[in-house]
Amino acid sequence: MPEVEVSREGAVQTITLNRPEKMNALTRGVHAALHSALVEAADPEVRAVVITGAGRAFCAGQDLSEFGEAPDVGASLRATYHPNVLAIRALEKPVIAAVNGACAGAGLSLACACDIRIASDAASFVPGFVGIGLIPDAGGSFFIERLLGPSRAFEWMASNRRLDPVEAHAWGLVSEVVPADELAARTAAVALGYANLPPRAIGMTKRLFDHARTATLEEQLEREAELQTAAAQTADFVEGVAAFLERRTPDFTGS
Ligand code: LHQ
Repeated sequence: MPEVEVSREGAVQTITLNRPEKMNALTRGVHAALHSALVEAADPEVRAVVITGAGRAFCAGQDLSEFGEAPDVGASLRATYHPNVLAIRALEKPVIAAVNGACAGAGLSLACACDIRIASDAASFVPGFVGIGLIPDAGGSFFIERLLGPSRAFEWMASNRRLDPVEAHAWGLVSEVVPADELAARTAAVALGYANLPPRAIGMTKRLFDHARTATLEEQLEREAELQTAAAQTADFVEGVAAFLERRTPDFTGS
């Protein structure tokens, strides 16, 4: 059984962390396989990506049994975690975390690096880090602050409180909560919805929002103008306008 399973249905690629007996905890092997899956997801034929977990967890973060005494954690983060977080952000397409169960530590960071989170009603969100004397890593301090704001992010990360899906939804951490047995179907439907939209416009929208937080208004207006120039030169723009005027469903090809 591969530790990371990759499947493709039409234009949707699903990446499943597959160490259910270890709550899909992250090892060097999982990182490497996840990286290959994310490289594969850059294929233009893939228009939406789903990351989920096998069994009753999404991901319990770092496999704590893999670390001996006084490991060089910084080196490990740089070598294994950072490339995957950056690969998710570099994908010019939506990456959806289908949070099927426990989501802790760097597993929480992984989910928060994704563009969208859909939670099962069996999910739970656990900071984890401070519980073992660590700080949020793998982008956790970056993404969680953006999602929740600095005060709530600090309070949650520092208290190590387990969050249930209802509260996670109320906080805006997840976009929706669905019954556990409907998570896969609902996620597939959401992913298909994105896959049917114009890929270049979706990719550029992701880029724009990734840069908005640190840009000045002038810089962001300029970036919008540049990317809109590119968007307006796509065949999908021509198709979108034609379909609107002809009152039909557009067929976006990504060109
Ligand atoms: C695990 C793990 C796990 C191994 C459950 N490892 N076995 C850190 C260090 C270095 C480099 C880079 O980055 C990091 C970042 C991090 O990710 S630090 C944070 C690491 N993660 C945690 O501290 C979370 C630890 N796990 C938990 O808090 C709970 O297990 C959660 C909330 C995930 C699930 O709770 P329960 O549903 O109550 O399940 P459980 O605790 O009974 O766990 C089930 C099994 O999974 C159990 O094994 P066993 O053989 O007894 O059935 C756990 O030992 C194993 N497991 N997390 N991270």
